[in-house]
Amino acid sequence: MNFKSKQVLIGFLSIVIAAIVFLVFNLTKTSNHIAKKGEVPVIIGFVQLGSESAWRSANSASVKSAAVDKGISLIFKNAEGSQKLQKQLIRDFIIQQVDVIIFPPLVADGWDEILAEAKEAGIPVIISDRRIIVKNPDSYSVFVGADFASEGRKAGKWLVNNTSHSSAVNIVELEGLAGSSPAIDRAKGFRQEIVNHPNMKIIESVPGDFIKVKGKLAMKKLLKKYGGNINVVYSHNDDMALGAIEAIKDYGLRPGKDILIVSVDGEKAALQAIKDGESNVSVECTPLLGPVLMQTARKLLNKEKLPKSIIMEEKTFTIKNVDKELPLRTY
Ligand code: GYE
Repeated sequence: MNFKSKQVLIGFLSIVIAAIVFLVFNLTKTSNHIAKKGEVPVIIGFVQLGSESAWRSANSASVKSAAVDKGISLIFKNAEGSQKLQKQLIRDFIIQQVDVIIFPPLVADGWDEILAEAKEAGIPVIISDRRIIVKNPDSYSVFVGADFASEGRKAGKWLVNNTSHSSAVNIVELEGLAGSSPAIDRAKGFRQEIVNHPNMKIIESVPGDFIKVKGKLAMKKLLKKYGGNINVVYSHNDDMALGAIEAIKDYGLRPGKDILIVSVDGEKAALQAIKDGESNVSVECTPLLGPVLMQTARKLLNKEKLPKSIIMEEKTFTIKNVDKELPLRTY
């Protein structure tokens, strides 16, 4: 090989090597970029408030399965009905520096301090399911859940429309956990609807903490006190209503007929009770918040603009639509 052809070969090889280096560099750059965009390892710390109802179990299951579906690492803790423990578990997540904290607040008050700590640590917080009352609305990023006052109004409206012929409608109210936003707002919304109907009277409101056995016990006592003078049970959730139905049957009256049953959640068992003629109406409140929560967390981390509240759409179930809805219920 003469000197000239050697030079041509070296030149050619240099171009080939440069091209390979350029290609390899750019390919790895692109694949790094894709990996970053699609697979940023997101770690979410979720502090469930307890295990009080079928609604809650469905909510926990929804969060867990949505995290798997969306490829998010979820650390799931349960405060089992203690606000003190719920705050402690949130604090643990702040120390661990998770990417996003999500929690459904047990009660509405008392979160200012822990939220300020999360903010200072630069960890965004999504409030799920229940509302909070805070001094600084910027202390959390987004709320994802339902409009409980509207649920109460829907329950009240149904009752007004279905008892207009009665001269006296004596209502007993089974309240959810004191100080929790669904208990506060479902009570408020219901009253807004019945207030202008003098035939309707709440004769007593008793706490049942959203728990079935407590609803049953409370109803047993109410029946002992008022007997057949009770015309309606307004229950802040389905589980307590299902407990009340048992108590009414034990007492020898017919739930859904002698005593109307009005409740909130839209659980499968409540819809079955409507179908069986033992309950009258259940206003939906969906626990299936997992997919929206995971999507919202990703958007937050991508710095996308989000509304302050994301409110779920909800239906009302009565004998008119229960046949269609019952097979679709998953909780
Ligand atoms: O209605 C009840 C549950 O916070 C909306 O809590 C939720 C309520 C739900 O235990 O069944």
